[in-house]
Amino acid sequence: MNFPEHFLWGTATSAYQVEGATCTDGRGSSNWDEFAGKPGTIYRGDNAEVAADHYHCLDEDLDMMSRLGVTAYRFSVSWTRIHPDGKGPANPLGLAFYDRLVDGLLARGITPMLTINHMELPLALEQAGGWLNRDTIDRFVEYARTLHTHLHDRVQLWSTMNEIALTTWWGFGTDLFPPALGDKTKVLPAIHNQLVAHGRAIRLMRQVQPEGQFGIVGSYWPVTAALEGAEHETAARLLDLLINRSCIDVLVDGEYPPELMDWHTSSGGLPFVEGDDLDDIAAPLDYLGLNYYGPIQVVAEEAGSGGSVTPRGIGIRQADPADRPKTSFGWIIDPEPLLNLLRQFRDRYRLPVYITENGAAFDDYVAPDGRVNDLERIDYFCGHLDAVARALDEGIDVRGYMAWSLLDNFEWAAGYSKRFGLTYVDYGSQRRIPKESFHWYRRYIAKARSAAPEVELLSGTCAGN
Ligand code: IFM
Repeated sequence: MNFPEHFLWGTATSAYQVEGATCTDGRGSSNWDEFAGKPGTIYRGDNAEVAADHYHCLDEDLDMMSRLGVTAYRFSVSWTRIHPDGKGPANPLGLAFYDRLVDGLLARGITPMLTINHMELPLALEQAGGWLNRDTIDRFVEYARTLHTHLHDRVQLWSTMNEIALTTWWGFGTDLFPPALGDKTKVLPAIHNQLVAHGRAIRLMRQVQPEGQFGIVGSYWPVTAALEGAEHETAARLLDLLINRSCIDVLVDGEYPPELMDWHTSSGGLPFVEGDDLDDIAAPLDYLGLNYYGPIQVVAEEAGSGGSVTPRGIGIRQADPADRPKTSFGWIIDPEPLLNLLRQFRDRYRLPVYITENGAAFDDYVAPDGRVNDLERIDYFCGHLDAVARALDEGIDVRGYMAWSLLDNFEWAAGYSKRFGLTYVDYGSQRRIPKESFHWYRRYIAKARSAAPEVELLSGTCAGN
């Protein structure tokens, strides 16, 4: 196992999930602010008004990253801090926060990896039709231009958006995310407009910064059938198409998979591609951001109850195999499919990859001795880093690994009930307590970077290190 010298060792967060300060320094309302304010949308009625208060704890959090020894930090920008109403002049106070963040990273020798939009939309744009209104494409490009103009002297690594496919499924195909449309015929049109916005933003940024690295982040859930039978195999292939391939194939090929368009039409969807859209979408990429959490197993089922990752209403139920280890989200823990995914990406998409998210939620608590003994998370990271190391050994071009997440945070519809952090956040006091996984990851990074031969660390004994 040899991690290349320039491999980026990082951790990741997103603006909405950690920043809090939703009414501070001129930030406008986002679709999530409104959604979370409606009864019954978020577990226990939680909201992100304070979250991990990263906005006010920025210096402490930057110092924590230094202690962790990361060489990269993947974060996102809050669109409504920059354009509070989704358009118009930029808010200088919003830009100033990201100046402090980026400058603070650079001062500590940490490479910023910036995501322009991580699953949010200014409320004003949502109310004007959101991602079903093509005007939102222009608004995104305008926002990307503002941000890029301001930060491209200091940021080289840009991602346009995070996990378009799954987010759009939850928001347009079901009611778990805003705008809670529950209309599967709107999913592809909404995905499409985001992809057009992505491609146009990339072209624009690349003209200004030819040396920049531009990509997009998706989450990938290898799907298999839980039962034997052609209908279950078909269900697995359909889910793979809808949640894994609906964005990446068109980004790379410049056309949607025909079976995806067939599904859209036979579901009652209307045509949505206009003019040069497909050329815009296929703007060349420098890398793909790959978020991996685990594989899923499915069965075909008429009523289609879905599951924790599988949208309901498409004739599929996510199986819950009793014999597999799982996280507190019920997600199967299995690093092996990550290696297969990386092989598939090499063969099919032929682009460098960053693991932009990988992590697990467990029911962490502070023990009487003040420690958070999250040994399951250490095992999780250990197994997945082992898969990455094996991919590198096979010559696969993986450029970095970002553990999700630096901090416990607001986990969307699950509120604060799921903890993914390397650092425990006591939400009452905003006290940060590095978990055992934090200390473990620090040692792991240090060993990997020193290129010492102490690689037995990867042989399955990590929890004791
Ligand atoms: O917290 C999310 C993140 O916002 C997007 N990727 C998956 C994570 C865990 O659910």
